[in-house]
Amino acid sequence: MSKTALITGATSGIGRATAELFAKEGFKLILCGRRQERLDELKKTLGEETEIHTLTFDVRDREAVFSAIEKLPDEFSRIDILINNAGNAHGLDPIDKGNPDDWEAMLDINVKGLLYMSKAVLPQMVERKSGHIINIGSTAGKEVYPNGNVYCASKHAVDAINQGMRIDLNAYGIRAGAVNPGLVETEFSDVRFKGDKERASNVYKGFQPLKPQDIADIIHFVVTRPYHVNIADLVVMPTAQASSTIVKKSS
Ligand code: NDP
Ligand code: 8X3
Repeated sequence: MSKTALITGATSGIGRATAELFAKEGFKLILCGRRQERLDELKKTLGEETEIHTLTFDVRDREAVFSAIEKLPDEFSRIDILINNAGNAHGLDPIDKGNPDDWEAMLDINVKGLLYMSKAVLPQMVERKSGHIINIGSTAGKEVYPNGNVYCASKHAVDAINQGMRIDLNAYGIRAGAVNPGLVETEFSDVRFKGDKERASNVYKGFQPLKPQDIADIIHFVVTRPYHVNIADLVVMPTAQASSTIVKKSS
């Protein structure tokens, strides 16, 4: 029987690449995001390879999260793998100049959204004493960089929640682990810089960043390990990157 994976943030970047790979590998998929037209397109294209169900909601909306999971049709109601990927940075400002709306967006989406999703899916995993949660953290959850303040705080929170999940879910045999990427070229910087395409593309100039498919490959590796193997915490950077602030660029 093929496993069912739920991917948040499947409409773009890492989540989308993971959906594409998982569809090819025959997983049943529940794909989530806010952009309906992208979900419709994914259902159409990936639906040729596997069974797809789409859910449109904002992870910040607690009621919408719980209702979406409660109302899943029978054939998608068993979730074997939860990939908590939805998230973004909003702004890159020193702490004294930061916009509180940006802070709230990052904490609400990256931290509280991840918690709501997990809380909605966990009861069935606990009951079955099986399941696998992959939390997409970041190198920003391992170190703090200039002007990264609240985004880094949100990803440090993901790191802590991932550790907490591993401890608290150990008794049920549920696997929990984090994948923490460095610089991946996605829509991440477009969102961070609020549509300033030039500023966004400059982030990835002069070196080879990771591709979303690189992270999808790793997530696929993580979920296909035998049951006794839990990849607890994995950090991956482009070869050109040594830390959040040290990136070897061609001149
Ligand atoms: P993208 O901007 O390309 O994708 C973000 C995804 O999250 C989209 O599918 C978006 O869907 C979804 N999303 C954002 N806000 C919400 C919301 N409020 N409710 C529901 N879904 C939401 O970025 P990435 O693929 O790069 O980011 C994926 C994850 O990887 C994030 O958690 C990010 O922090 C993390 N990450 C990214 C790195 C990078 O360098 N790119 C490095 C390290 C970690 P929609 O807009 O349709 O709702
Ligand atoms: C995304 C990577 O370095 O832009 O989490 O924060 S970084």
